[in-house]
Amino acid sequence: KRLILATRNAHKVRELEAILASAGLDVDLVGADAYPEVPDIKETGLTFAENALLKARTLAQATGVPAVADDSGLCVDVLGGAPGIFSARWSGRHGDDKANLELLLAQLADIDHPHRTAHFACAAALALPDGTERVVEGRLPGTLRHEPSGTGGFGYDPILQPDGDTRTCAELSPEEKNAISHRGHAFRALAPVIRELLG
Ligand code: ITT
Ligand code: NA
Repeated sequence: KRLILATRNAHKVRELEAILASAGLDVDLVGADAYPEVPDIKETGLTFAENALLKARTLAQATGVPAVADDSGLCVDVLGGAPGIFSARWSGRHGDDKANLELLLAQLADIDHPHRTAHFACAAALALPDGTERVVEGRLPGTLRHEPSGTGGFGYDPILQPDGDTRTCAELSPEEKNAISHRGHAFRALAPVIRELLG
């Protein structure tokens, strides 16, 4: 059974492959890059769930193959949930993790503990070519450091310290991050749904 990972973010692909494999899914995962004819998808949704469904639906409809998508981001309490769905382009440059992180740190420079609370959020969506759709969400709560630390992961990982840990997400091993992450929680919840709907 084939399943397309409807993401062009290589970091997500790596994490999703590990998460879905550890959930025991017996599927043949294919990257979205295997379908270059599918146009880039405009993320016009107002929520992580809407955007994840949009990405999965577009791939499934265009290819006739079931697809899963991830829409995710960092929600900072003192910023009313921003960057949120704009996390990948907070600096104005889509996918420029360094610029996005530096701008956010500058915006929070004068904010001290205990006001630096935030969470990563992930919506995991499954879409079948017949129009069947499911979406589930996961979260990873923590606090934001004043300086980046660690070289693992991607995006805002070097500044988010998960609740209950003294390290940032970028200082965790991939297995440690997947065990507690927003993406791990969301896709482990979606795995049995994928198993059931793909038959
Ligand atoms: P696709 O839409 O192709 O999947 P994308 O990178 O554009 O790729 P999103 O729109 O979902 O994906 O944006 C996700 C952004 O949120 C990502 O660029 C990071 O800045 C941030 N993010 C998401 N998950 C993260 C994680 O596990 N660790 C750190 N930052 C994360
Ligand atoms: Na997005």
